[in-house]
Order: sequence, then C-alpha cells, then structure tokens
Amino acid sequence: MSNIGSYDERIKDFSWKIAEEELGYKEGDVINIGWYCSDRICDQGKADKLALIWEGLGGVEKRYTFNDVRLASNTIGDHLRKLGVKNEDRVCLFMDKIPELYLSFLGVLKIGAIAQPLFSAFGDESLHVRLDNAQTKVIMTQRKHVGKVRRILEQMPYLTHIIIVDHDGKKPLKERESVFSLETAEKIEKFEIFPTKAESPSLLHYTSGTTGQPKGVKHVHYSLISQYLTAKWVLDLQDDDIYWCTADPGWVTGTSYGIIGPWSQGITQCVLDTGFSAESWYKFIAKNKVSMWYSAPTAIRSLMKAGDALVKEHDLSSLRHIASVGEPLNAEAVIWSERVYGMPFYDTYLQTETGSMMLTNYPGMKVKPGSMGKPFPGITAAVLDDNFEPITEPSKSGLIGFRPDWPSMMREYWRNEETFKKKFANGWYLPGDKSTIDKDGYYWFVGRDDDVINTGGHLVSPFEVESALLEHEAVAESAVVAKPDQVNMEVVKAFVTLNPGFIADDDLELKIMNFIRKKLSPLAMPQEIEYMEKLPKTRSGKIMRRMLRAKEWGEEIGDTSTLDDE
Ligand code: 6R9
Repeated sequence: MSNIGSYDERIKDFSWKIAEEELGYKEGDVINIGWYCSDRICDQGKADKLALIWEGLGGVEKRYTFNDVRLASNTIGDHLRKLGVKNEDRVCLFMDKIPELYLSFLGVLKIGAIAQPLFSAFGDESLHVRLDNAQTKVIMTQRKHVGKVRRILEQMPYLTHIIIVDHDGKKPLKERESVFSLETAEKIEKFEIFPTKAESPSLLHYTSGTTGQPKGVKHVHYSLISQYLTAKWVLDLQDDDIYWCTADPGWVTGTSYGIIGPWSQGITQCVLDTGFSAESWYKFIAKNKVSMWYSAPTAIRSLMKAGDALVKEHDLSSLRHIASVGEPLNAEAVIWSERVYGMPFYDTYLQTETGSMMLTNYPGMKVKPGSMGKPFPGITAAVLDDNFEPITEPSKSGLIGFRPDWPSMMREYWRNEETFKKKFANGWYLPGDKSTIDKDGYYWFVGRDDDVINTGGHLVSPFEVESALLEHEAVAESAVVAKPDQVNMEVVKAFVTLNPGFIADDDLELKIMNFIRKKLSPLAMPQEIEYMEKLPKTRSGKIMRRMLRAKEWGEEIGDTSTLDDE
C-alpha cells in the first residue's frame, strides 16, 4: 500500500494539519528543520540507522548514521556560532556534493542562520552577484573552489570568514580564511538549537529570471510541512527504502528532496558525487540497492541514449518507484522507462519559489505519459485566461496559477520586493509557465512564458549571459536564446557582433565560450556562437530575441512591425 493511499480520497478533506500532527508541531511552537532532520529522528530510536551513504571519485565511500548527522550538524553549528554567526546571517555553502555540504546545511539551520547553497561550478561573476545580493557573512567551501572567492574578495567587505572544509594544511591561508575539519573537530554532544519559529528564514536559493540579476528566493522553517508530506506521499518514502535524489543541493530539488524531505522522515539516502555516466549510475543503483530514485529528464534521456542492453547488464531489481522533475518529461521517456525498468517515471513539477511539489503523479494513479499529473492535495491550481480567471474549457492553454497558501511558498525575493509583487495577479501566484488541463484534470506543460532557458533542468538567464559576453573584448553586441537539443531539451546559443579588429573564426568562438564558462558556469556557456553583421532590433533599440529564437526553433517569426530595418 502506498503512503498516499487514494488520491481522490486524500483531496476530499485535506488539511496541512495532517503533516503538522505527524511531525508533532502545533501553531506557535518552535520549528527548526535542522532538529527535525537529525535530533528528532534519533529520539525516535533511529540514531544508528544510516542516514547517508556517500560515494565520491574512485569509489571512495563514507557512511553516516542519523546520530553522526546530529553530532556533525551540532559541531558545525557550534563552530559557526563561535565565529560570531548569528541568527538570520547568511552562510553560503559553496561545495561539491560532499558530505560536509549536507551536514553544514543542517548546522547552519540549527543556529537560526540562513543557508545559501550555491552550485559549485559557478564562476567568479555568478558567485559574486549572489553573495553581493545576499550580503553573505560566511562562505564554506573547498580548496578547489577557494580561488574564485579570492578573486572577488575585494568587492565583498561584509564577507568576514571563508571556511575551507578540506584543507590539507600545506598551502598557506589568505586573508579572512580559516580551516575546519569535521574529522578532527571536537564533537558537540549537547547543543542549544536556536528556537526558530514557523516564519523564521531558513534558506536562500538563487534563481535566474529573464531580466535583472538572479533573485534570492527566501524560504522559512515552516516549509518543512509541505516538503515532508510531498516526499512521503509522492516519492512514497518507506522506512526500509534506499533513496537516491540525483539533484545537487545548489538547486531547490537538492535541498527540498535531497535533504529535508527524506531526512525529516528518517530515510536512508545515497549520494553520488561524480559526473554522469549511464554505466556508473546503474552500478550505483545496483551496489546500493536503491529502491526509490528521483532524477531529471535530461539524465533520463541520456540513459535512453545509452541503450537498453546496458540496463540488462545491471541488477536494478531493487527499484520500486521512480520519479522525475525539473523540465518537461517527454512521453517517449515515460514509455521507455516502463519498458526497460518495468515502471514509469512519475513526473513532478516544482520551482525554486514553490519549495515543494505542486503538480505531480502519484503512486497508484494512472500515469498519462507526457503529463505533469494533478495538483498536490491542498494546492489550489488553475490555468488562467488573459484576465487571470480560471479557464474551465478543457485543453485550452493559459498561464498556470496557484493560490499562494501552501507552507513552502517563498516568502520574498531577497531585497527585491518589486519583482516579487509582479509574480501575483488576481490572488494567484504566477510561476511563469503555461499549461493545459485535460478533461480528467491532468496538467500538460506547454512552455515558459518568458525567455529563460531551461538547459538540462537548470534555468539560465539570457540577460546574465548577454551581459557577461559584453565583457569580452571582442564582443560589441550580444543576444542569447535557447536552441533545441535532443538530450538537454534546450541549450544556450549566442548571437554576437564583433568589435573592429577581431576575426570571426572558430578559435575566437572557443575563447568566448571558455570565457563564459569560467565567469558564469558550464551550464551558461553557449554551445554555439553565431557571428552577425548586426542584430535585429526594435526601433527603440531593443534587441529582438524573439526573432532569433523563432529562427532556431523553425517557428513563425510573428509580428515584426517594430523591427528597425533601416
Ligand atoms: C525544480 C526546478 C523551475 C522551472 C519551472 C518550469 C520547469 C520544473 C517541470 C518543469 C515541465 C516539469 N519545470 N518541473 N517543466 N515539467 N515537471 O527545476 O526548479 O530551477 O526553479 O525551475 O522548471 O519551467 O518553472 P527551478
């Protein structure tokens, strides 16, 4: 029997109180995610249960019980407190998927500070704008990433401490740097957890928009309520499961469902901190007997490409339930998974801003391949017309709207109230995606309502890439759009005009690509750069991305009446 039982029954008299009661929380109580994910699980008699099975390069493995997680997060929290970190100070976690990342996340929350996880492949510029916006006080990082912090240090007077968690004691430390080693630190058994309340801030995740700088999405400790229940009912986590969430905690799936969801219910999870290969993924599943697997469409399409024969070479019989998130999951991928794994990938839809799953497929529910499923119980969702009224006619496309009343809804964009306000209309929160709803109530993704590029499940702002391109000496003007791609669905493509004296050749293309990779990230790096004599512009001088995009997708170009073609 699945945890959710019957979806139709659950939606009848749903209340978030179900989760509150299961977690033993009452309105007004102290609620701290760090405590819920470690101390409480130990109190339930699971101190010796495995919480984390970690594997890094070369097959190196580390294992942590819930008691280890409790002690490690206490120890890190204590260390930060002694450095002067107070509640609501921002602590950036800039690490690969190493155990310290997961453990520090809880340590930061335990002292009431705000965790700011950032994807470790981010380059100097990406790191700088996010630390600058958050006015981050402390950054915890690794030796291999500290160079990026050093290069932007001058511009960050409020950053008081740079903690290196894997320093070998060889190279000298620089300004504001210190070393912390979980292995040698004295373990803190008794720890006073900061008494955060429901609305105390917990987390800042940065997400990219079409224009302007990335937005810091603020979440609060009460988000636990919906993260806990969605993990339980949708991922169907059971006490003896071995769970694998492939997402990086630099992004929302990696925190909501790669830390909080599973650990708040005392589930053993595993983490593979190496790059992707179909072979190593199957080996990992077989070796650890993964029973619940949560991944993303780009990975699934890559596995499809790797072929059916490879699936048969591995014992994947431990798998019981599989799910996907982050970008459109095409019907073929669902049908393929049903054939080769004996079960479909259950698609789920969430956003950095929503904090937990909004639309999803449930165990026991008929999966319609290509559909995102139905709203989670307690979520009021609709597809809206131009007046932001729900469309009642089936299969008509409109903007998705959610009534902003679920526990893990973002509370604000950090220091950006204006953009936050724009996300609402007629009482609906607008995630910026379009969908249809069929006659059975299933949602079908249509597309985004903006120019943001979703490459391999990661959002990239065309504005950020365009601005970074302009900083290259050869580039005079730039326009960035999504280009279709078989595996990643979309990749970044740049159109540029050059400054006098530069030659438009392959060598320069490579140089510009690398420049963006280092400055922003490998995700944001254009996969192709097209040189132009001039870029299409409106009469007011705005570059018409829409036209360039349409060309890439072989679509109608649409209204060009404002085009300046002198
Ligand atoms: C989790 C995550 C959110 C955007 C979202 C939408 C797209 C997420 C999807 C999906 C189609 C799904 N998205 N899940 N599109 N089907 N099941 O990726 O968060 O980085 O904030 O991106 O991703 O466009 O608005 P985030």
